Amino acid sequence: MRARKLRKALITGITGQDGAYLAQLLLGKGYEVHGVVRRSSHAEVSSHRLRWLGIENDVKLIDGNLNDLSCLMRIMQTIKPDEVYNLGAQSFVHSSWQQPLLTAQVTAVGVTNVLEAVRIEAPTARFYQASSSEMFGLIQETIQSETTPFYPRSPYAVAKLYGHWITVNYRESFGMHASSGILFNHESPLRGKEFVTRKVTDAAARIKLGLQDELPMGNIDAKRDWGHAKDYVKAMWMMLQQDKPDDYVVATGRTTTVRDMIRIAFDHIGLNPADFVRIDASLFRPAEVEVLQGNPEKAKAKLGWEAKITLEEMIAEMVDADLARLRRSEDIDPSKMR
Ligand code: NDP
Ligand code: GDR
Repeated sequence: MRARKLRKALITGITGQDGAYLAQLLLGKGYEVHGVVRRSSHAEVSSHRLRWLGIENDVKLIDGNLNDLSCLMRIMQTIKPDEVYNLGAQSFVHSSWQQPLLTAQVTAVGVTNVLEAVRIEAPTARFYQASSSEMFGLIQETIQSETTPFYPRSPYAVAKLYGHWITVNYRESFGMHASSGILFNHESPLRGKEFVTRKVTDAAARIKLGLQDELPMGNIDAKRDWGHAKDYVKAMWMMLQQDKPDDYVVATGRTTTVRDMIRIAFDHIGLNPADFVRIDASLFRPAEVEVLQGNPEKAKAKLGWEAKITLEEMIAEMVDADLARLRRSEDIDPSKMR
């Protein structure tokens, strides 16, 4: 019997939240998984998520940067991947006002670099671009779908819009199997602490353990359509298994205020958020995306994808993970626990 050829996947941003979960999913499907990692003087810090999932030794990491076309071309030439997932980005919206040019270089032009490297060195590879619901920004329709006009509201969202359209353009210009997933916010215990859900679950756990007394917050009236990263990486893979490339909104269809998300986290530890939350004007953004709510009907109809994990289940999982992490790493004084 002839052995089946291992399918090879290349992930940029493999050290991020989605990269780690996607690598886990693809390993489970029998892929050989390669990941582009930007060089750091603390290699063990950048691979902490892969370690958390217990897959650090199962993936093949290769040094590279989205801003270096020559290195991306060498990577494509060496690996000849069957599927390329471009998840690397400067992904924190708030930072994009402080670092607008870097955000453009990585989050926008970086996409063209990867597309060029694929086009020239691995032209049969299927390509996934991590687009974002932030592109809807100042929403033009109450519920956003693939046909809703975009109106980006941050340097990050402008950069993502470029990445989205260059992906569409390479598909139309060169016939590439290039798909763009317009993903709404998705979170997990591996979410960076700068993002609002993880900031809140970490703070709730710290407050419970007597390690923190208050929670400074920005605009808690903002509304987001939050899902779980583990569900969302499945949609990425499903897009690349389709005969034809296309663009898909990936969302739960439910929107919740930051205020209510905080309440869900604090309910889980039996405390009242009003006793701890303090509004801090410095955490407001120069321009805000007030509300997002996605319509995942196309993903459901064409991919058979649906979000499975609810916001309540996810926030509970995140708070519990933060409590466990803190109990392992901090010196807890039982008399201060709430
Ligand atoms: P993270 O911020 O957790 O991960 C970003 C990844 O990009 C990290 O691995 C980071 O490396 C890497 N990276 C940053 N700059 C470069 C660079 N110059 N060269 C190579 N790699 C780089 O993001 P998420 O996992 O949450 O998101 C994945 C992608 O999906 C991003 O593109 C994001 O913009 C997009 N997205 C995310 C959504 C979400 O809700 N999570 C929703 C919609 C879109 P390092 O570890 O060294 O920092
Ligand atoms: P977002 O996520 O900007 O939607 O981008 P974030 O969690 O940072 O903010 C969500 C909303 O919460 C409000 N907010 C706060 N946000 C943070 N980070 N910290 C606070 O203290 C705070 N207080 C209120 C924000 O103003 C905002 O309205 C995420 C990223 O993952 C992007 O890369 C991705 O493209 C989009 O989701 C979809």
